[in-house]
Amino acid sequence: MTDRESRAGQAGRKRAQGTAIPSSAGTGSVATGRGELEEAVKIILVQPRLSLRPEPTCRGLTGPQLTSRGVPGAKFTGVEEASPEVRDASGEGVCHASGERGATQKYGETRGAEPKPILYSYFRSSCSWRVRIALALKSIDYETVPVNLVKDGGQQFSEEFQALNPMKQVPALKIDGITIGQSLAIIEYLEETRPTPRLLPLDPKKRCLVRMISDLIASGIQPLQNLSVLQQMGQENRLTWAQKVINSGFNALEQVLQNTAGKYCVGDEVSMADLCLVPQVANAERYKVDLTPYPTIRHINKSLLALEAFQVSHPCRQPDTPPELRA
Ligand SMILES: N[C@@H](CCC(=O)N[C@@H](CS)C(=O)NCC(=O)O)C(=O)O
Repeated sequence: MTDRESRAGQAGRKRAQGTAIPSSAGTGSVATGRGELEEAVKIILVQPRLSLRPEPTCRGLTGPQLTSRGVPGAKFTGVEEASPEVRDASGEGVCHASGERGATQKYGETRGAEPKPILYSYFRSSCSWRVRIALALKSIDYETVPVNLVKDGGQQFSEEFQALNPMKQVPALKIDGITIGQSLAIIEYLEETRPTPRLLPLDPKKRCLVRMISDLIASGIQPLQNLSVLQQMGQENRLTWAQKVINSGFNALEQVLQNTAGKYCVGDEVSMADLCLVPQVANAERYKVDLTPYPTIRHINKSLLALEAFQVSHPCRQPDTPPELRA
């Protein structure tokens, strides 16, 4: 990561669906505001001063394939970040930025017509996929701004993106005048502001189980096989390391799910836990983890992949999915 840090700022500007990370994304200042909530979240809330406008002339990124809703039905083996085998082949769609300056919005402020939410996402990112599923399930229309995690040394290290998410990770969602990092925080915000369909059960025990499973994956597995960690492992150890941590996590997850699952992770309703499960299984497949010892995980994954929201949000049909990985 450190060598990549040094390349921060090299990232090109990019667009999808006619939306760009502008050349100077606002002040980069962290929101300061009134009240406890603003104070509590000030680290993650950034108020860029730019309103992003559609730019229909982006090379390679125009046309109906750029809708944030894909076409259901295709199969995909699942990849995330820099695959051991599949090197990044995207990188089209880099355009000159032309963001328009506008007024800074403060957290909690409402403006007349709310702009479409903007998801900063990478097609291979499992954490981005979690959020894409939530947006699809809740029928929230949004625009995608791709952040290529490997191109240009990683566009997440660009100044523009760091102003949006100081963690230099995707996803980030710009919505309702705030920018939120951390996929689970995003999903919980969507749940609280757009509660239908419910992703957290009303029953406190079930709700707790959903959060427990979500955390097991989002804190206990994914961070250990994230791109930056794998880069530290060195090329020759990557696969073994990824398999080891995923197997270790899946052993626990399988045991948990045997007690909580119905059709899905917790009972028969799709929940936040399911949004974490499917992308993590895709990671496991990508790293050639033998899933035979995990029948419950496999069964739930299969049921979920049959649902439209999981299909349209799939890495194989995102605006930044390279042509050879599209399905
Ligand atoms: N806890 C964060 C994790 C985000 C994360 O790890 N994102 C990955 C992609 S799935 C990333 O941006 N990696 C960039 C890097 O490692 O440099 C979340 O849930 O959003």
